[in-house]
Amino acid sequence: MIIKSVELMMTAGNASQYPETDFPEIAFAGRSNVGKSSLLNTLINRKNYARTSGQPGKTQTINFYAVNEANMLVDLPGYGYAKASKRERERWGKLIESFLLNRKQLKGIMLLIDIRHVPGQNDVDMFQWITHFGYECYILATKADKISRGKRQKHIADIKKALGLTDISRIIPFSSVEKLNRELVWEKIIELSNK
Ligand SMILES: Nc1nc2c(ncn2[C@@H]2O[C@H](COP(=O)(O)OP(=O)(O)OP(=O)(O)O)[C@@H](O)[C@H]2O)c(=O)[nH]1
Ligand SMILES: [Mg+2]
Repeated sequence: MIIKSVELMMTAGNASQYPETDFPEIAFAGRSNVGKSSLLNTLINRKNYARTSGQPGKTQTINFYAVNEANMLVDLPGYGYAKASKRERERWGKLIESFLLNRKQLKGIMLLIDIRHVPGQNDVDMFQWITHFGYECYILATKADKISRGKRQKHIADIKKALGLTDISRIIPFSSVEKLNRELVWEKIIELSNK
């Protein structure tokens, strides 16, 4: 994918702030610190355009990035942040739910799961939420550079099992450090966007 332009259209803290564009949107969901903002930067060939951090809970708003004035990549705030208060968790739930419920432009979701970890209850809940709302979903097994090539298939099989997936091709190993499968992820984004 050749990136000609990227524009941060909006950082939305509530539904009234979602941009009124009609570009097809693909959203990145997942636990805090799993690498959503890093994935976005890798896809758009920038180092820190979407701000990343070693501290979980960096992205707190829904951030809309228009690419080539044609596709919208949506960086969602992460869940499962240990230090989050009950109020913050409730705010997160309302924000995500209103987005999934009402967003006509949303064509699909990439659910990110750290390749090293078996999906937790939060991940399973998120996956079921996504499918319940009827969205197409790919699982990106992130930080693949952290384990050896030989071990990746075993970890992917564990993720498949925990989520109850039938189709293993729905899980894509990914690494922002190695830019592993950057083109494949773009292919899936375009495929879902054109549906
Ligand atoms: N080794 C490795 N580290 C990564 C990779 N992707 C992200 N990281 C690191 O993981 C940390 C979190 O990355 P972010 O992209 O900020 O994670 P996030 O999912 O956006 O987190 P929140 O905004 O808190 O929800 C940072 O220190 C990144 O450098 C990867 O592919 N490989
Ligand atoms: Mg982030």
